[in-house]
Amino acid sequence: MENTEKRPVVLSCIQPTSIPTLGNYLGALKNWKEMSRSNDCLYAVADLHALTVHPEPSKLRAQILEMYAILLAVGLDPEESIVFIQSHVPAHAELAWILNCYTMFGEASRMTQFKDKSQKHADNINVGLFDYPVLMAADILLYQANFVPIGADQKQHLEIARDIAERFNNLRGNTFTLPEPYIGKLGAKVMSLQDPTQKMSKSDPNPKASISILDTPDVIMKKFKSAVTDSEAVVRYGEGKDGINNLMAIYSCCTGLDFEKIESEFAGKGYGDFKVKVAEAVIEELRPVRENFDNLMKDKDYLLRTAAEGADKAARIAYRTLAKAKKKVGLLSVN
Ligand code: ATP
Ligand code: LTN
Repeated sequence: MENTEKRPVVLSCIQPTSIPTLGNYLGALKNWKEMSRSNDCLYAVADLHALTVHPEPSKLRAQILEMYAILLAVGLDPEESIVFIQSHVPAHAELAWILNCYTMFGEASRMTQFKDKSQKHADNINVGLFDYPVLMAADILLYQANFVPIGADQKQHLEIARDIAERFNNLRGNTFTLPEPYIGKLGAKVMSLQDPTQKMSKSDPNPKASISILDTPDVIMKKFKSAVTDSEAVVRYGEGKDGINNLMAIYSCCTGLDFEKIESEFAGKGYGDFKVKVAEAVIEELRPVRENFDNLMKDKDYLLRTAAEGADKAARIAYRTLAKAKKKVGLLSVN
């Protein structure tokens, strides 16, 4: 019998700014793959978002294709999910303009990522950086997404996307589905290995602070061995133990063990043993990703062809929503 039940729509994107970290992987990419089994999923490389930091053009071009390969390497199946590159579907930029007119200056000014990034890049506070959440709202609303898997740092952007959708729906009639964030419990915020009070970030200048998902096993082992911990020397989850809490969360995400089991596995053992075990679990988790990536990068034609097919499938959905939104705001259609 044909299954006519509609599955929830899931959408998420990642910027091609550099190779994802273990934080991006456990906070976002791993959930993307899990969700692709029981939902209708769309995943994109957010290349338009990356323009806000003025990347060097030839470097950006290479990074967009690399990020596309990474999405397939983590296990997203382009036959099962729609995997595409944002700028290949011009509807994103077009809807973003319409949504700009339904976004208040005040609400956009409150975004903490805008405030943080303006402080960090005081020499380049461009309008794109300010408008970033509106383009992100367009990404989500075009596909009528029900759920958006993201790390905890993106929660505020999801809230503004909902607010924009709600305002538009109230003023112009029901047009957009209100999206919900999906934030995994454990990997939501993987912390820096060198300063566990800060999130692990791919733009951290200290290479020891973050694990790249393409790091080789010996590099991963070295980075975990030099991870900052505390002086208690007891593997337990607790206050003032940010470093160990972070390692326990990483270990739990990779092995599926809960904190109680981890505490009993390492009872009476020192941090040295624990760090080696965490590193080994991460090495095994990331090994297939690195191997798949190396293979995929050998066939650029396949990657380009698959990205073009993904964009075609995405565009069919996106243009339906865009046409509806254009009509609702009063734009004149020629057909
Ligand atoms: P940057 O650090 O350069 O600002 P980023 O590492 O935050 O970038 P993004 O492309 O902005 O990378 O994020 C991709 C996805 O990874 C988002 O869903 C984001 O919430 C998630 N993410 C980023 N950092 C972490 C982290 N440390 N822990 C968990 N999830 C994370
Ligand atoms: N802003 C996000 C990337 C992003 C995104 C999206 C995530 C762009 N568009 C749509 C979810 C849905 C980031 O920096 N992580």
